[in-house]
Amino acid sequence: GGEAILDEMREKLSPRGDLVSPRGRELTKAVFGKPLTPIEVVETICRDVQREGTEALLRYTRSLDQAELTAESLRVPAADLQSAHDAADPKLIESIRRIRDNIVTFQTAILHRDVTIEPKPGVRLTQRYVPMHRVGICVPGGAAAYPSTVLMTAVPAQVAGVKQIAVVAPPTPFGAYNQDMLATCHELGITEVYRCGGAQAVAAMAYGCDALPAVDKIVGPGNLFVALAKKHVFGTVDIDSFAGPSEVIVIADETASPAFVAADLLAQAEHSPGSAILITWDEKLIESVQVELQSQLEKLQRSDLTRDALADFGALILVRDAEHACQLTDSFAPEHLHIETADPESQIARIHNSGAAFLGHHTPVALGDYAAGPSHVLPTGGTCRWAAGLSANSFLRSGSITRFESEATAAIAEDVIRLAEKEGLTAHANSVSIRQAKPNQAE
Ligand code: HSO
Ligand code: ZN
Repeated sequence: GGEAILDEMREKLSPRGDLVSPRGRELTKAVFGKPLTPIEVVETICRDVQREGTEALLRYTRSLDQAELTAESLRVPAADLQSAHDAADPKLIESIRRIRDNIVTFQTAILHRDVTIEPKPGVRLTQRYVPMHRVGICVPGGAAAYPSTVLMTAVPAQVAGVKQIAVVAPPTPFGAYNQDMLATCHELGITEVYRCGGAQAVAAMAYGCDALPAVDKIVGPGNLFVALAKKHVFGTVDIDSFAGPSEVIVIADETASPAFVAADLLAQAEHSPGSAILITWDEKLIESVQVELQSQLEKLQRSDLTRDALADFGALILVRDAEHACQLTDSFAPEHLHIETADPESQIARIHNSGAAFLGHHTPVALGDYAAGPSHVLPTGGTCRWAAGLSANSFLRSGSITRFESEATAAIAEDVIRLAEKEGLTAHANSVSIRQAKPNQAE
């Protein structure tokens, strides 16, 4: 049944840092002198970067990314950002501006605002939100270039009021040498871009080194090593999430277009690894989607990668009815949920667990990936049960502010003193009772 298929899928999608693959065995032997698991690799790199700073960062960038860089050339020169922007397709710059506006509009609307209440006379309580000072953004650079990730991470940070943003991208053609990514950074006013990636870049941002000052929070997607490194440095800095492969569940009924549904599944599989699951109660749809998948696959630029991802992480699941579809989806807790049915509103009301939901026949996930306004950095692997997607609020921290006038302190004193005495903390009790004895001591 559907439950078993989805359980197996969750298992397959969960990142494993404790296994040495045959390729990993070879690579780690060459760099570290012995075969290491990804977790061991990350612990070694983080420890070395913490101890040796820039030197270790450059050494790992050389041995793992085959890039000869210096403390100077690690950072992309301002002139390179400018020239990437100058050379960019003007239409791309226009798109970036419009998309930025969409993100700013949404993220500003949802931004937490300070709350102050006066629950009793002489009592004022405030929850205040303050932006983080400096954040680091990981931009991937392995399988594809992601200027969209710069938009979907940096713009929410800017809306929150973050003043310093450092971007790291691996020294690859799809990473720190990608002209579209650099042009996007320049358009957004980002001046700090570093040519490094992997665990070494995460460690440098967390612990700080001469060439790359420490940040308060690290966000953005990456491969297994980036994810494990973020987990490792959490506590020294904040992180957004521990991210695995991208996923979508599409719920569709007889009103859906098989061509649209197939296109939506392929868009997710294209991330490769990406998981694409169709859940429907319409048997005919499964057949027609299969036909569409075949014919659309052939025409894709990344058709081989996409076909592999579909074979490994794709599923077409037939269920009894809409209720069953909602139940399965809620327990799988997908990163993306796309509901292509006659009444998507009634289904989304039933499903609480999804990182980002897209409703209707004309709302492909790609709208959210690139342009709608909510960030595309989302909780994967079922973590949306307890985690939220990235937003401007991810870059704020709250703090409370309390103020009592003397009559209000007198009114609450008895309760405080009683609890403090129960805990045996008489200094606590005294700090209140002393004010009862001498109410006019300080003005
Ligand atoms: N679907 C990805 C984001 C993305 N798609 C970037 C295309 N470019 C994770 O939400
Ligand atoms: Zn995508």
